[in-house]
Amino acid sequence: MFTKSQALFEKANQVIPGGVNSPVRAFRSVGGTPVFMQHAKGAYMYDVDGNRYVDYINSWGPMILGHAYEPVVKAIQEYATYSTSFGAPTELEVTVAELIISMVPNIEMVRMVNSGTEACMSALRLARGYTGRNKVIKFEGNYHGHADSFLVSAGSGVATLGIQSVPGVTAAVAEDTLSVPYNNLPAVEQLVAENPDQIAAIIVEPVAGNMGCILPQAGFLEGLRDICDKNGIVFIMDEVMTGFRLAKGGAQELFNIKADLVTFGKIIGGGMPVGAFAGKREIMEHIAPAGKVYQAGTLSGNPIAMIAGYTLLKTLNEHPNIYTQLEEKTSALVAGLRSALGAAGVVHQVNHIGSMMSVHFAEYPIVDFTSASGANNELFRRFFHAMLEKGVYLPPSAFESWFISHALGQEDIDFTVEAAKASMQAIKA
Ligand code: KE4
Repeated sequence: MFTKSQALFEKANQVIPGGVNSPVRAFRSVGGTPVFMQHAKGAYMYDVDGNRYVDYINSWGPMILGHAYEPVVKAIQEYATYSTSFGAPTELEVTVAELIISMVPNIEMVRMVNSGTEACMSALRLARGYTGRNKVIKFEGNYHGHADSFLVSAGSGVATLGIQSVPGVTAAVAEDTLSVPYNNLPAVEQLVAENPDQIAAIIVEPVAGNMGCILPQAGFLEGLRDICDKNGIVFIMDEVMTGFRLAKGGAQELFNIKADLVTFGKIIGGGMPVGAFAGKREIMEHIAPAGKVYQAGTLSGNPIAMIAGYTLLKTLNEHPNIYTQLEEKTSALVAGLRSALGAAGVVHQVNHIGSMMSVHFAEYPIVDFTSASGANNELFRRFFHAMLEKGVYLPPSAFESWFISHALGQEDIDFTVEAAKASMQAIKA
């Protein structure tokens, strides 16, 4: 079933660290050989051995309208003929910035970068330059990319690999990063009190997607906003995952909470390497060359990436009912999975919001990194492989969110639920 993937993985391990260009792809926490994909269309991916999968990773978020979405493909094909990069300003970058500002609340300016990591790294530097302060508060299990400051108590691949402190991140950098449990406002208030006038920013995933999908408890985000207002702290919402996914205006729109800076990635590039950070003019104008907080990138605003992202965002902006339909598809899948797992007598939690969800095998609510870590992740490992063999491609880690695409049909949901039933029967046999 995976013959070619196994052969390719052996070759890959000779020339690429761990055989992959990003750790989460390596199946390290679930074991086995990562599946090498050959092509994808709509809700399906096809591996090099010709196996078809209903895809619930969707490139870790970008493929919200499904793989190889025709308008995006055609736009890339056309724009590639105009040159793949200029290294000079283009009208398209202005058009993209104007569209993003029209879609997202509370932002007046946006700077394009090439990844979510760059977006979060740059937003933190801006917050530090704007406030003149050094420290940042983040949350255990939140992942903001691999910039040094964020590799403290991080989620996603860092949690998956169980790396407590990342070699190469100096103590000097780590000491400016303070981390507390997600959904724990008192812990944030205590840190702020212990570090008066020293905290530049609080950065949060408004819905956590890097320790499974974990929702903010009532009052959590509002409490962070209030703490930032009272202490002159920049409130950074990391919407790399939630941006343009939970609503066209992202989590700020969904929860009606104002961030001072917002970071984006994934969907904003339509599958091409794009990130961005955005906020009020008063803060953003500290970014070079308008201000002195330096940030740059050879391929930032790249025309191919811009037209891919613009085409996807324009579709989402013009058809907001897509979000209602995504919610309905996700709710149907959640109901089916709860029924299948319940019928198998398996204790489980299914967290979901919008078109993000995750399954945890625990009898208690999954509300932070500790509770996510304490779930039966060995059973998750077995569930993952059983589903993979039945043609359902889940995130290869319990510390990840599932992403539902608009290309998913009822027949795919039914197929997934049946696969879950059969998987649990096989596991319990
Ligand atoms: P990138 O640098 O990977 O584009 O974005 C970093 C990032 C920042 N903020 C949030 C909330 C994120 O989820 C991410 C990246 N997400 C992971 C998936 N959990 C990317 C997958 C990977 O690392 O390969």
